[in-house]
Amino acid sequence: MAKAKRSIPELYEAARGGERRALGRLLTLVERGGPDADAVSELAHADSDGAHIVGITGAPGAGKSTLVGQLVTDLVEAGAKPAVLAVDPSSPLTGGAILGDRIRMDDIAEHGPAPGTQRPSTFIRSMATRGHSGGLALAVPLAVRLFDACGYDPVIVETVGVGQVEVDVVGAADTAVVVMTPGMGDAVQANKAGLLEVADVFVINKADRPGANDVRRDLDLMLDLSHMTGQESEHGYRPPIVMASALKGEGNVEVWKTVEDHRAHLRATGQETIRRQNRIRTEVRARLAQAMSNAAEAAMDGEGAAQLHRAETAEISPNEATNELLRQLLRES
Ligand SMILES: Nc1nc2c(ncn2[C@@H]2O[C@H](COP(=O)(O)OP(=O)(O)O)[C@@H](O)[C@H]2O)c(=O)[nH]1
Ligand SMILES: [Mg+2]
Repeated sequence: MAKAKRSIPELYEAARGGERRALGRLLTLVERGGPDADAVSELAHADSDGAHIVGITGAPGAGKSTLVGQLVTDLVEAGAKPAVLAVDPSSPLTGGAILGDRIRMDDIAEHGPAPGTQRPSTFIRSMATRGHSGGLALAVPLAVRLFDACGYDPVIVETVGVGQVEVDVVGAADTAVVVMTPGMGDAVQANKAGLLEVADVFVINKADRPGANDVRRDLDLMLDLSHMTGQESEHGYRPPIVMASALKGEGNVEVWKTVEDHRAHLRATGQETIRRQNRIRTEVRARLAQAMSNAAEAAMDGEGAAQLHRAETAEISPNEATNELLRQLLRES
């Protein structure tokens, strides 16, 4: 007889007890969104425990995954239980590569390590958004909360690029790490993308390549400039720059030490609480925007269809129709 499908609370209990497959299933629900994702979030909310959330961003190919792999290895050796959420905004260009990654990572994630290869105390999961751009803003905080509730700490969120979504995702972390490399005008790109403002730690990776010191100098200059114009983050914190060569396993120890130092700084200045509050605010705003958008769609299809039709036939103006629909919406809520 086929095993009965487990309920969300059953899956959640199993995941908290260390069952990787159950956690994988819950993450899939979170990724899909909707009422099931909300149910998971409710459960996780009660048990989440303030894991250190570390965001890592940088251009594709900068070496983020290589670095994260090093960091995770170090963390596990030090007795920690880290989780990695690799965020892949779906892209038609890189879909194939992402899919390849995804299968490999999920394989590890849900079935546990192949003998002698992977460490069981870490969980790596890639998450795609299936095209809707709002998806990330909703799913990432839920996934992070779930990892936290299941005892993972730190939770490392790796993004693939340096667009607005990535800046938002990483900017919502406790510690935002921006990875750059020599020779691609990375410092200038990062500046344009608004990453200088959200970065807490800079890593110049591939320091084994020529030009690493040039990137460092460019970045230093830009940080000086933002300091002079008063854009530097409050409490006298200037994001440190760490040189690394992730492929050779050089610099990762210093990267993590710098990340820990940043957390200590957040705590010492009371900013950890402020960041957490901002994170909740951002999450609530994203959820509210989604709920309003859903309600608007439903209103145009349902109760408000008549008003919409009157606007379509030019009997009333779009403005009037909108106001009438809005009044209906607010009455209902
Ligand atoms: N030369 C050099 N190559 C590196 C270093 N770190 C990573 N790479 C290589 O850069 C490529 C992209 O690395 P990956 O970690 O997948 O980058 P991501 O796209 O930022 O996650 C891979 O071929 C890595 O082996 C490094 O420190 N030095
Ligand atoms: Mg990567």
